[in-house]
Amino acid sequence: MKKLILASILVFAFTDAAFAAVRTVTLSVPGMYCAVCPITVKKALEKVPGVSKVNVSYEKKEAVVSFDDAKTTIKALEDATFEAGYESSLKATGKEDSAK
Ligand SMILES: [Cu+2]
Repeated sequence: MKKLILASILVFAFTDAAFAAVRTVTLSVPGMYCAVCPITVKKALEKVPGVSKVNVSYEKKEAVVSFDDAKTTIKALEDATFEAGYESSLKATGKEDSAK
């Protein structure tokens, strides 16, 4: 019984999925070339289920996305921008504080 408890503590400690939480990631979107591009990228990302907040910066060529990690994945976010015509890749992960 003790082993089982210990095992479940370890699982909770090491898997993100155990804690469904809002995560914020920064995607690099190098293909944006004019002021309208960020709008297209933002719309594409907002369509992904679980995404709660999108901030696209044309100047920085990046998108800061908050999403529920129980509902979507970073891969799904990248796919969404790709389908909209913009390749993106993960630049940084972390909580909102570190993204500032
Ligand atoms: Cu454009």
